[in-house]
Amino acid sequence: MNIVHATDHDAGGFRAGFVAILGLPNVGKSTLLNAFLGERLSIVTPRAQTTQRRLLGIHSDSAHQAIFIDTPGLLKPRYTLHRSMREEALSALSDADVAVVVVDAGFGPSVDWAGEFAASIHVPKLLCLNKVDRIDVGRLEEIERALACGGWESVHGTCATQGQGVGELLEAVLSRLPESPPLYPVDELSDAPVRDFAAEMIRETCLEELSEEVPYAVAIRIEQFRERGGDRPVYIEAVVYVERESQKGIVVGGGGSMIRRIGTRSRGKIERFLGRRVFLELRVKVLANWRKKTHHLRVLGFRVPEEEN
Ligand SMILES: Nc1nc2c(ncn2[C@@H]2O[C@H](COP(=O)(O)OP(=O)(O)OP(=O)(O)O)[C@@H](O)[C@H]2O)c(=O)[nH]1
Ligand SMILES: [Mg+2]
Repeated sequence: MNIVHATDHDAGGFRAGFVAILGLPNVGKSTLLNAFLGERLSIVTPRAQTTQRRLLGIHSDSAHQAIFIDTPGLLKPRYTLHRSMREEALSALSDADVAVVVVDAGFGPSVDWAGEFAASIHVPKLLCLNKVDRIDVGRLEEIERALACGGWESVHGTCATQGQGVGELLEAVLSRLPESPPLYPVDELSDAPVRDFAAEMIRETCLEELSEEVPYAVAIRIEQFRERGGDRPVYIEAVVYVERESQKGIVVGGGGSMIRRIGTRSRGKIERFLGRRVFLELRVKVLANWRKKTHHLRVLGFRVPEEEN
């Protein structure tokens, strides 16, 4: 691995820094992160509140390193997990050198929110009007006018699912980074361990397969992640936690049909990500009301909100 330490040389015109991607839930922040990197690093689903923690995605080229931070959508907290998610997002902003604020151009409240949120950002900020495929040009101009006084460095219309406008936005971000040597090894894509990605892919599958409130009651914990020699599959054992016995019944399904389906689809995703065969064992357990309990959140690896620490 080609590791470049920050202390090895001075910046010499190189630019590097942290870039927080912020916005309401479901506006396309994770899709945008993946489009910046050309890799499916962050999970994406049609459901709001898909992202629960910060995720670093690192773009390096010969002159820049942008360390993007995907964040949970900023929503009004209803329980402890929401407060944890909100703090994750706001702490990403306080660590950031540049902020990218994403709105869903077809969803008015996210546009209004961006106008209000702009005032709390004290680093260079760029506005991303995403999902432009859903609106006409007239509406885009109307939004641009409505947000004109936000102090934005630049405003970009994007369709993150198709990559439209993403290159221009990336260029704008890179040019706003401070002069600095690279902060991470230049061949690194993220700082998260591979097992975290495996857990997220299982959670993504749960969000896709389950309905109503059940997917939001799901948390994943990887109990074992063993890479074995030769061409033996990677062995992964994970627990799918839910909050109540009734939810456990739904996740297991009749004769174990649902958990088998979740297992098969998750295994396929993890195998594609790792480029290796995987043996995945899933168990379903109840952890009563884990979303409301700080000690459970801690055990599951979530950030514990300040006032409850
Ligand atoms: N039509 C359209 N859909 C998009 C676009 N970008 C993202 N989406 C879809 O919007 C939904 C939400 O995308 P995400 O990237 O998960 O949104 P997010 O802001 O990360 O959501 P949270 O993690 O819940 O805060 C998914 O179904 C995406 O496929 C876009 O440019 N156009
Ligand atoms: Mg997301």
